Amino acid sequence: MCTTILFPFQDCPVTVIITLMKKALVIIPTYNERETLRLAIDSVLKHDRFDVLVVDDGSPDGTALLVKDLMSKSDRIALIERSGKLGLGTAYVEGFRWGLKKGYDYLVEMDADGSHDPDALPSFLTEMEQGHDLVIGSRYLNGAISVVGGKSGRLMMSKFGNFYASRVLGMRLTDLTSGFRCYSRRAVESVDLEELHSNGYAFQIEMAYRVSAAGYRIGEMPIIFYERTSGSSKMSKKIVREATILPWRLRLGRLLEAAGKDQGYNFRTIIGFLTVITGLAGGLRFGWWLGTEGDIVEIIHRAKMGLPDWGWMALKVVLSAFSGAAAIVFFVAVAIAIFAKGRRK
Ligand SMILES: Nc1nc2c(ncn2[C@@H]2O[C@H](COP(=O)(O)OP(=O)(O)O)[C@@H](O)[C@H]2O)c(=O)[nH]1
Ligand SMILES: [Mg+2]
Repeated sequence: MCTTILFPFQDCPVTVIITLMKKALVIIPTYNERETLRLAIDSVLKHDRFDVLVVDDGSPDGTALLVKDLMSKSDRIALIERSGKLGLGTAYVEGFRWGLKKGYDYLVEMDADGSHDPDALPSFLTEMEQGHDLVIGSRYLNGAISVVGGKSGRLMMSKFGNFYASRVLGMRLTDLTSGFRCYSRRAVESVDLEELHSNGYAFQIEMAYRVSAAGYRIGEMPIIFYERTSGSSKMSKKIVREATILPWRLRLGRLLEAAGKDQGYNFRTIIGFLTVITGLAGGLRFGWWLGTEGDIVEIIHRAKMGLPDWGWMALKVVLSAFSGAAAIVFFVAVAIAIFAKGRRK
């Protein structure tokens, strides 16, 4: 929980005890979050070991002005102002750099929109102090779905996105995209922040992946996620697209990086990759076949003309459709199973 330093003085019977509590910085990226930010900051500051850094991207609603007002009343709040909406990932990177420079031991990510309950913050430190270098607040631990409010479509996308990313990366975590999490200083230092590829949800996936790849322990703890009730989400198609591609990019990057180092792992990844390619090639070939030999129009024409082989041709099309679809499902299932057995942390 804290570091205690003892200074016994030779000529003096008194022992001076200095207790150094490890300090945490809660980084809150904001874009138009004026309505909910005050409550979020006040609720963080109720917890002694936590300071706040807001990284605002020139919010037109004056979020930064509110922060400046709060800063005049507390020296535990800081603000980085950026000129325009530059994305969540780069906002966190700036926040991490600032926090490292100021000497914080823990760097916490938290949203400004009321989705994350600051009263969970002390539990993050308890988990960290049990030997983790990243603790993720998970909405989906132990098969539960701890999400209050929001649309079912968004929830399904989040659940599926997490399943997809964790399988492709072979990481046994339930909520890779969660933005309520705590890193140790050394975990953030282990990541080359210049080299990060992503900026939206994918940023959360990539950070977890890189911390894991650096050999640090990642844990999850349950949180309740409250869907925002004011302001608007900054999720976009671009952010979803980025999160779809990134896990493959990381996985294949790891394959290249690991070449020659870890044969067992490489073998599985190569087989998984070949399986995906084979499945896709099989699907494409089947599509081509349907478009040529299995031409539906041709079958209808032959049936109308009363040519005897139309029934046989139709049966062939139906059977191929089923076997083609089954082959694709099989290939994808095998690929997922193989990937899921990849190196996990
Ligand atoms: N500085 C900054 N913050 C952002 C940006 N995009 C999103 N945020 C903040 O990141 C947090 C999560 O974004 P949000 O829109 O709630 O994402 P959602 O919960 O997935 O819909 C909120 O505090 C946003 O204000 C951005 O481009 N720059
Ligand atoms: Mg939100």
